[in-house]
Amino acid sequence: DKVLRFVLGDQLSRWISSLEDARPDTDVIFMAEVMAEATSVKHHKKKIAFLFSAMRHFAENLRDEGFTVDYLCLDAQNSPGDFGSALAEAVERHDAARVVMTEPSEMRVLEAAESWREELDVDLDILADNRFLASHEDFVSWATKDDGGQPKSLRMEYFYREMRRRTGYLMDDGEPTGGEWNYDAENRKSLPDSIKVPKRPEFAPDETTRAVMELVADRFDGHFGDLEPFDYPVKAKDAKAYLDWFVAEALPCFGDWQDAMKQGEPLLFHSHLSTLINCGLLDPRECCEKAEQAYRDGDAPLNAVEGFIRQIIGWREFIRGVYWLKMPDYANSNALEATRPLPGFFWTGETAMNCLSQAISETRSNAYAHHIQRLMVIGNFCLIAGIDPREVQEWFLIVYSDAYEWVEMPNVVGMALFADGGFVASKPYAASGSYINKMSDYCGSCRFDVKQKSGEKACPFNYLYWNFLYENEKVLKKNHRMGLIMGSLGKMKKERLEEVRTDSERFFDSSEMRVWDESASG
Ligand code: FAD
Ligand code: DLZ
Ligand code: SF4
Repeated sequence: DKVLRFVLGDQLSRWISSLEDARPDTDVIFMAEVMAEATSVKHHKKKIAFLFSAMRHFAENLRDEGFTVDYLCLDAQNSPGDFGSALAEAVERHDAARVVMTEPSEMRVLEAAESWREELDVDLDILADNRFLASHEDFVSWATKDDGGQPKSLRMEYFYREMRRRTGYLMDDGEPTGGEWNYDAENRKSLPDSIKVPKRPEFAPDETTRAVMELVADRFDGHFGDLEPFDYPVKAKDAKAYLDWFVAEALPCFGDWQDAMKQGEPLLFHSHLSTLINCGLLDPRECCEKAEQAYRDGDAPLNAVEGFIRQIIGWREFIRGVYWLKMPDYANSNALEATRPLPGFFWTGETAMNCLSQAISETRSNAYAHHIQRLMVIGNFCLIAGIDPREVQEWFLIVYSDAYEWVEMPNVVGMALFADGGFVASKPYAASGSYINKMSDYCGSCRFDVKQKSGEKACPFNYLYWNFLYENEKVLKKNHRMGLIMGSLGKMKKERLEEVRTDSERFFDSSEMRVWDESASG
């Protein structure tokens, strides 16, 4: 029986379930670059170039193994526009008896796949995604487990401990290595001026990548973001080499300065592995195992290695669990009823607020910003300025090369915007300028003054923060973790509150909040 094995762009793992029992003598592997996918949102140019190049290299590796790979390039003649028609034509072309694929990572595509099942004349098997450490059933059973009448706390930290026990990562005789589950308290240091950031390996574009870059420049010119310079690893072997580099050179300092931000240093000690893990070039287990080995060998401290492993087996898996538990309603969450439109500077980086200008400009160049920039600069601004969660979600899905809806949505809706009313985060990650000033060197070169609380020169984060608490007082008063700060709001002098309101109104009416007019951009 000829089996057609359909592999999607974020399924580039040789060990994935759809390829586990693939046979070169009978089976055909099918992959497709399709316009509907590349324009489902107007993805960053670098994201499309990265993914198409990684897909083409993956296909090449399978051919080297002896497989027949039917690979549709976007620029091929008569290329079908979407997955469904591309797959139907491939089934016919190869006279396949059956189609096998791994479950798509996004609900939009899973629903489409279920409809192909009806439309195709042959069986379509959709297998579980074996690259995640927790299955859907594992997560649901954890989330709904009876805790003997205790109120159930769906906090990431408890899920993470269960994952540690299950994987055995950083466990010694059933106990967490070093005696604690979590060393986050050690991971909030401010950067010393003298810090030396290790230089990253750069992967020059090869012929395949150059061809894809030409295609992207030609077909997706109107999309956000810089295509060049391009230095992402696009082959599994380069991704592994990059992981080894990270573990040896950056991981030892990953913990200490995890929450720090520095002008002109987009990565600091972050791994930049999310893009490679999410599309399948790297196995999350291998990332954790190499990090743990570095600790066991005395090459990286426990706070760094525990922090890194927690991000992957804790946050990453938890976020995916929340997505599938809460979809499809989750997409429309707006617990704080935020309705302001996304300001145009999100597309240009042109704002007088230096922290936002830096984070957005880096995003435009690199299709990357690290977690604290995403959460405490960009996300925090959207939260306290009351930007519509649907618009924020779309922006995040477009601009980052690691963005797929399953991971982007709970991070935006739940973690950054508190739009799910407190499912992912136990309180809103709202902060005034003093937090940004403490964790970065952005404020020194800003037109606004982080020390001023009111008036035209004052840092907008300072008054928007209080305005946010005021506008959402009813909801936030119910949150016990907000008790202290809501008490301060209650005690605020009337004149001071009026100042906050006037400053915020002036800001909302100012050119900073002007929306992007695509028609005027050419
Ligand atoms: P590191 O700081 O080096 O962390 C190591 C790894 O841990 C990452 O590679 C990633 O795989 C994992 N990780 C860490 N935090 C998270 C998290 N909150 N959720 C899931 N995985 C995590 N991550 C995405 O992969 N795609 C997204 O679209 C995305 N959107 C985000 C939007 C917002 C508003 C916020 C606050 C966070 C978002 N994140 C997203 C999570 C996180 O910011 C990125 O995973 C991280 O910045 C990627 O950079 P890195 O590989 O250098 O991470
Ligand atoms: C992100 C993306 C893009 C831009 N293009 C393609 C494509 O042309 N072909 C493909 O197979 N995958 C692409 N992807 C990744 C998919 O969006 C991703 O695999 C699904 O959304 C997962 O549900
Ligand atoms: Fe950002 Fe305010 Fe600092 Fe300027 S002063 S960089 S706006 S936090």
